[in-house]
Amino acid sequence: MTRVLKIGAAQLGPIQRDDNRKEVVERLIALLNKGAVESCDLVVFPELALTTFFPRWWSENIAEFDHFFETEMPSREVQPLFDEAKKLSIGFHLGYAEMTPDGHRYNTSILVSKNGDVLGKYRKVHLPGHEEHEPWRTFQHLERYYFEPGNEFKVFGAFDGVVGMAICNDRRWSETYRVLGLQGCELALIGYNTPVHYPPDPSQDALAGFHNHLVMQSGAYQNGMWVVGVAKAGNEEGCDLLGESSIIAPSGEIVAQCSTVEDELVSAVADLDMCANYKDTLFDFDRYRRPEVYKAITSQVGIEIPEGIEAGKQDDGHLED
Ligand code: CDT
Repeated sequence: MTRVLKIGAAQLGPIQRDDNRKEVVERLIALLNKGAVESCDLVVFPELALTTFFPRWWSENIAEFDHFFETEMPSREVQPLFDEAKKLSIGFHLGYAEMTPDGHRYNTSILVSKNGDVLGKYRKVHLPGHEEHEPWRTFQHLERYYFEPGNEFKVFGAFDGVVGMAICNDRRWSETYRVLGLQGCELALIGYNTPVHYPPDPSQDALAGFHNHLVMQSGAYQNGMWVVGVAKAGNEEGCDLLGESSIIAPSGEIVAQCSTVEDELVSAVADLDMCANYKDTLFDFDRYRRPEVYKAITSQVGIEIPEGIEAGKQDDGHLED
């Protein structure tokens, strides 16, 4: 059996605050059709692909932004996307803001099969930014106010492989890939909305593109998996969002990359069997991992410098065994 998939990374340009769902879904459908022209099996849309990135605004009344959330999936407005995908026999990944029937809010993504069934759902684990209004910022990043965190990284049997999902800031954490990798993940789908300007430390702005690829390429290589990272890009309500959506092989190499900050689809053939080249050799977890040495990773959250060590104050005595 060959396990070769044609994957489309469907980058979106900006979605402004007043753009309605119907217009946005039409854009998604247009990208899906580009995917069909390129014979894609799977098209990957970004994080919060149906709305503007609304956590950039503070509202005292959280419910004021409830219209940015989906209370069902597919909703009436999103149903045409499901219908078109089924007609074209293309699976897809979609990020959106989810409101549960009992009023919980999540930053969510779903994986949909070629016949329109929702195969899996993921709720963002690592919520970046802040909980409270910080007026000194030129724009807010209030994901920790508008969303609750999800509590697990799961994989799903889909597209003849083992598929996982993560969302935006998750991609910066090596734990994300490793927890997926430990479940045999062969393809990680990651949508993002990444402002190029980082108010707490603007020295990172010039490195936004470098860091984006650095983390995803390392995650792919160190776990022997394909990674598809897809942006909502461009100038959204005055805030520049990074593009550079890419498809990354288990070797860590970028095999396709968007060149604009607009709606754009790039595609690549992904051989899922290539994962074994890395999973069975250099990153043979069974053979080489040493979990007994890694206990701090799950027992600790923050840094704990061992007693007797003070940064900048070591004496350079010789090391004893
Ligand atoms: N959407 C999202 O998670 N964006 C973050 C911005 C970090 S700055 C608060 C990211 O990691 O790209």
